[in-house]
Amino acid sequence: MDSRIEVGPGRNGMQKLQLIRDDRNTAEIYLNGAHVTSWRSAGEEILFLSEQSRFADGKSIRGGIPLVFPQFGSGNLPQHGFARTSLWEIASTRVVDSGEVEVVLALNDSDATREVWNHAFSAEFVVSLTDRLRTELRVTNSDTEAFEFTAALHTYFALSDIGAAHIAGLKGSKYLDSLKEGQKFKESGERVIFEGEVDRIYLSTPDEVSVVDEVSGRCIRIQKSGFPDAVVWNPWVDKARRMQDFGDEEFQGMVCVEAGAVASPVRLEPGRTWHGTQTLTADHGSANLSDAS
Ligand code: TA6
Repeated sequence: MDSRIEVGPGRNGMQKLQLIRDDRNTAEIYLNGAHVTSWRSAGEEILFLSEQSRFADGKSIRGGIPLVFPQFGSGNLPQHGFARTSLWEIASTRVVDSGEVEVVLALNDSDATREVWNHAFSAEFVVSLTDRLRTELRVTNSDTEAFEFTAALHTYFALSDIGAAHIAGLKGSKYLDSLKEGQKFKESGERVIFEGEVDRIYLSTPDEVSVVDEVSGRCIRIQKSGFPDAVVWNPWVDKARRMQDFGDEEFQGMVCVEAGAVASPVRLEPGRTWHGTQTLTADHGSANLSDAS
């Protein structure tokens, strides 16, 4: 099968790009939010997408990789900023014979963005599919004054069972616990496991962490640069029930690990460009489950 990119209507007629490397390695991106909603690696769907997700213009999609910019969390802007609810444009596409399929999406400031965030900027989101999924957010300050922002790739990973899964690579990292008024703790475990709601901002973590599905043995390696922090979240029972676009039991089949510049804002001088990159690699069934690492 030839590698290619297809553009056309997706859910509810919303414009969607399909990146097809071959029939077992594909990705899907909606122009609404430059939102990656699917990544299939060796025929397996790696990302979680809620069955109750709204696919409506100007609404965030629950699952996949929500693009958080220029604000992580709550604040002066809508929760997680306007990037994930804005309509992005296709800046360029590229298909390389070696089997790389890439698209660059673009978002610039507008009357609507300046109304809530009065800065001139241009953002690009690069999605590159090989046997990995590489995503890169680029932000350029096209204003005359410096500005600050926080950002994250709010990635939802599909799991067989949250009760038989863990995050590896965070031992020794400090974190802010959003469920305990942002108090700071130090991660002492080789593995972060889930026995209730978890909502933590791990600070200046190693640039590689892994999501391990102990049922399937699948291990997803997250390699990040430009994003010092990693947010780890599972809503668990009560919060899942409160979320309108999320099934009551869906918390059992997902975890968010979010490469982010969250704890400290990025300060960007006029004319400068910031880059944040996340590369996902799926090792199917290779996780050494006995290994404590
Ligand atoms: O993942 C961290 C977090 O800030 C959680 O506190 C939770 O609110 C989650 O993001 C989802 O936010 P959303 O606005 O997409 O419902």
